[in-house]
Amino acid sequence: MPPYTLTYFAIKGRCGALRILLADNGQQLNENMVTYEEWMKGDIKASCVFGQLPKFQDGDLVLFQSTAMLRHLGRKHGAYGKNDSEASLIDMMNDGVEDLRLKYIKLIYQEYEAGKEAFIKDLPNHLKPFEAILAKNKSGFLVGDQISFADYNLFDLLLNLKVLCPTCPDTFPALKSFVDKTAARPKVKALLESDDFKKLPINGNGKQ
Ligand code: 6SG
Repeated sequence: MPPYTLTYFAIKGRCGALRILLADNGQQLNENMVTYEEWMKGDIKASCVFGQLPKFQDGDLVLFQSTAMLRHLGRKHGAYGKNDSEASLIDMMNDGVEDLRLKYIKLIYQEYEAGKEAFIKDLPNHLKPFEAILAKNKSGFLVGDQISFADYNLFDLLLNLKVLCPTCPDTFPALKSFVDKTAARPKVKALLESDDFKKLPINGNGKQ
């Protein structure tokens, strides 16, 4: 099987979860890093279905939209639940993660200075639902008893939120345990500690 190829800016951004999922499954990823100068020329943008990166290639299959990529890899690597009901619950949890990720991205790119304090104050309200689900589902995963792409997505977002607000996720015991346990999975740990991953900034504008 040829390795997967990801074309994206040299940031964690919308591809942290995807990189973590692949690493945890022992999968190789070729990374095509696009510089902002290359992007500004416009021809790469013109070649993208929605005019945006990331782009993901699995053989002949070309995907845009980071959550479609996560779902694709979830399906292929057994991280999409054990039945249709679990799959639908995983979709629901991932949409919840995306709602919070979009709020975070808006803060980072549109209103960092003016909005940071209010964002941090409001953050517990957005973390509470994930805390409740994890506390109820004793497996340590959002849905069922095995890891899903939604878990990788939540984990990646929590790592980023911890940089913005070091104490925030830690005030929730189930979230803290979730982050600690996921980070301790041997292949995840190796990725997080690798220079290639560490050197990638979280966002494209230097804010975090
Ligand atoms: C931005 O938003 O870096 N893709 C981004 N931006 C370039 O011309 N729903 C999809 C998905 O989930 C969202 C894709 C996402 O896949 S990622 C993209 O393609 C564009 O729209 C975050 C990021 N932003 C910084 C950035 C790079 C190029 C334009 C924006 C920095 C700012 C301006 C130039 C360099 Fe810049």
